[in-house]
Amino acid sequence: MEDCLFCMIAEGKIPSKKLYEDDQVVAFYDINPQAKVHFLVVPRKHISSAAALTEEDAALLGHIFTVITKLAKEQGLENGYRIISNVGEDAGQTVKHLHFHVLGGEKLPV
Ligand code: IU
Repeated sequence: MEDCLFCMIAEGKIPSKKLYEDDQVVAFYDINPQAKVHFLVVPRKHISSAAALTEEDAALLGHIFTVITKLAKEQGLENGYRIISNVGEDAGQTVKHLHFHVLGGEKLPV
């Protein structure tokens, strides 16, 4: 999608610190980290938020969570981590492209 920041990051049109990519997803470090380890996992397909998911996206979602598990292990998050996906205005979603925050590497505030 044109002028979607995360579509552009996924396509490599905007630089990011990528830690993983495949044909379906891209993972990169958040530019404004909220924990010692903070990265985002984003589908290449433009989906505006979790509220726009359909049954068609079931396999993609499964894949995203498999990638999160793999990357969390690689990042040394064996003590635990948090997965967050903000949906819409009230949640403070700023980028209108589905993304999962993965935070860890320290004790997170409850
Ligand atoms: P949110 O859930 O939509 O609020 O999260 C968007 C995140 O994307 C936020 O943590 C930003 O720091 C992050 N981000 C980024 O990593 N790279 C960017 O170029 C931009 C935002 I703009």
